[in-house]
Order: sequence, then C-alpha cells, then structure tokens
Amino acid sequence: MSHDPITDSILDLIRSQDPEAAEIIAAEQDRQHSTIELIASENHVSPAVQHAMGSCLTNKYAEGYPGARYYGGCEFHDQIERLAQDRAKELFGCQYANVQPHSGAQANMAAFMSIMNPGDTFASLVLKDGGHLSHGMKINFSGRFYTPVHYPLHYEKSHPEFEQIDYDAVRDVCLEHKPKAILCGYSAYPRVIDFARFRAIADEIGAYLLADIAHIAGLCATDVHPNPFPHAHVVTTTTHKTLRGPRGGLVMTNDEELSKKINRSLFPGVQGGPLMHVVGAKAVAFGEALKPEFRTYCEQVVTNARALASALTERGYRITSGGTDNHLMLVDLTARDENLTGADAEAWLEASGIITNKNGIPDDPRPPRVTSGLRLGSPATTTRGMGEAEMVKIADWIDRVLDDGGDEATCSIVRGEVAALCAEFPMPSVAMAG
Ligand code: DSN
Repeated sequence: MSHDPITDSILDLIRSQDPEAAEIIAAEQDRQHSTIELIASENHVSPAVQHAMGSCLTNKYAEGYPGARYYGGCEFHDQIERLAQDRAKELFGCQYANVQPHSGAQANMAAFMSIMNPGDTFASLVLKDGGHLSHGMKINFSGRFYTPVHYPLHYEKSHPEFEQIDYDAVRDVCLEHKPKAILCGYSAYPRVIDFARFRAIADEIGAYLLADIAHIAGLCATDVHPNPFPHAHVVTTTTHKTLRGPRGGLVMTNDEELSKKINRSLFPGVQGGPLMHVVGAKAVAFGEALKPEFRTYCEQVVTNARALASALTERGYRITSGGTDNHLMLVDLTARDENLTGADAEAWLEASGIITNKNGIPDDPRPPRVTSGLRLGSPATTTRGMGEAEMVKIADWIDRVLDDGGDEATCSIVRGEVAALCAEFPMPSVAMAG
C-alpha cells in the first residue's frame, strides 16, 4: 500500500490486468516512500499533477499549436495547452511560452536552432564544472552541430569567489571568440547567477543570452532566485525539478520573432506530436506554483539546503564554493577522507535509504564514474515537509554511513531510522491536498 488512496486504487486496477507490471510499480512506490530523496533534480509531484499525467489526454495526436493543428478533435487540447502557456507566462513574467518540449535537452535543442546556425559558436560552462551535457558536450547534439567555447570558474583557492563563475573571464572568452550565444544556467552550481551581468556581456558582442534555468525554475518563478527575464533573450527549463511539475521542458521569450522561430524549431524541427497528458499536467503544476504556498515551499527549499550544507560542514565535509544560495550543494568528500569517492558514497548511502548522486567537483582529478563529490539537493525532502531539524539528522546519517566505510550493519540500522522518519513525512497525498 502507498501513501495515497487514489494511487492505490489505480495500482489495484493495473494489478487486476497486469500483476507483473503492477508489482514493479508498487515496488518503486515503496522505494520512493521509504527513502530520503536527495537528488537535486528530483521531486515528488502532487496527486493532481500525477493523475493529470495519467488522464485521457494521452490518447490524442495534437501536432501543431492551439488553433493550428494537423488533426481534428483538438478543441480541449487547445484549451489545456493555452492554459499551460498562460500560466507559464504569468509565472515567469514573459510574453511567449512553448510548453511542448518533451525534456530540457529538447527545449535546448529548439532554442539553439532558433538563435544559431549549425557550426556557430556559443559560450557555456563545461559539464565538469557544473554545466550540462546539452551545453556543448562533444557526444551531444550541442557539441556535434555547434561549436562550444567554455568560460571558467575561479579555480584559485585564495580567491574570495573560489569555485564561483569568473565573470571577467566570461567577458574575456566572449570578446575573444565572439559567440553567437552565451548560455548560462547549470546543473551543479550552488550560487546565484547574475543574469544582468551576462546580458551586459552579450550586448557588448551582439550575442543572444540563453538562460537554462532547469534546476532553479521554481526558485526563479517565486523570486527566491532572480528571474532571468528581462535579461535573457530565451529561457529554457525542465518542469520537474524545483518547479515540481511533470517530467518535461519549456521554452520562453519576450521576442515575438524569436517565439515564432522557437515554435517552428520545436515542431516540426525537433519533435512530432506533443505529449498532451504531460502538457495537461504542466498546466496543473503551473497553477500550483502560482499559489502563495509555493513561494513558502521554495524559501524552505533554500533554508533546508543551507541547513544541510552547514551540518555537513560542521562534520568535516567541504561544500564547494563555501555554501549554497539555492536548492543544491556539491560536497567535496575528500576533505573528510581523502580516499572517499562519490561512487562509494552514493552506493553506501543508497544501501542506507538515502538517495544521492556522485558528482564531479570543480577541477576534480577523478573520472565522472568515480568522482570526489556528491551532489545533494533539498527539493524532495522539503516537499515532504521536512525542515532544518531533519536536515541535521540527515547529515548525521550521511556522516555515520561514510565514517563507517559503508559497513553493512551501520547501513542497515540507518536504513531503519530513515524509513521511520519517512513514515512521519509521507509523500504528497490527496489527504494532504485537502
Ligand atoms: N540530469 C539532470 C540533473 O540531474 O541535473 C539534468 O538534466
């Protein structure tokens, strides 16, 4: 049984027709319910968002855009897509929103195609310093069909902004390479992004500013982190991280001509039929994010991240850049024990019911499958109602497990304690939604 009667009854229905699939889904439900989710890019959606995704909207082809579809029968699909667009525009204070991207990478692909031609140069932060694979990795479309140049962080330990973006160097890289676009917004960067400063550099060289706010979208929508508008020409995001919606993407702009290019780039350029059940769930999630409670949630996300970072610092771990301004932190494990790796820590913590991901730290000498760091985030635990006191408990468990080198008995004891805490803070349910 899960935390939620509607989810349980849907699972019973699936079980009656396909017990094999139902058991796997039920096991995953139990896993989510009984473990602490610290992966910074994950969250727990509300039952309304979850079940909008399971609705009849999945049955329909709706290629095209509201009012201009390639299939009949789209009356209500037009309505739900317009609702999602209007709510996205209100959330971020912009003029145009395309809610159809299946993912953040596809949102980025559409954005790239709208502001650059194949082969054009763009500036970004490299993956190993906190960027994303769609920000110019050679094996990704962004590195195969475009020409990335990367700007650095401050790598000198003595610098007051150690491991933070070196804006003077961003300008130098841009003046030297004259990129057609500058990309800011990251997957593993714990500090505030100065969008105005990026825009000033973009204006100096006549480049577009593209902000990928996938991680911090919820914080931007609630002004807990500065909004990329009006500075960015194009903003892309996922909808399932701090924004707490269904898995998917979103592209926004204030420029009418760019909005037309974005629409064409996404469909028919990158995608075929939109996932209308996900578009419907985006509308529901954006509606939730417009409520005052969501701002309170985002404030608590940052408070919790800071509490976890402080508690880990007190236990001898180093938080890169000295702390966090948002929902995530990168923990340098080697400050606690030079032999500790991200891969070991991830596995030992998983055995203890604490779900994390290994992550390189800036200038990490270890390869990506090993790493010296862990990336931790507070969005999911905050959704469950956990606060600073729970963050201290979590830091204690992390330290116990890592200090004991993943000892099986310790992991098993911690796993029991974690499950007990999770039972006190259930995942979102219909009852909680009132
Ligand atoms: N894979 C996502 C993350 O975990 O940050 C980014 O797309």
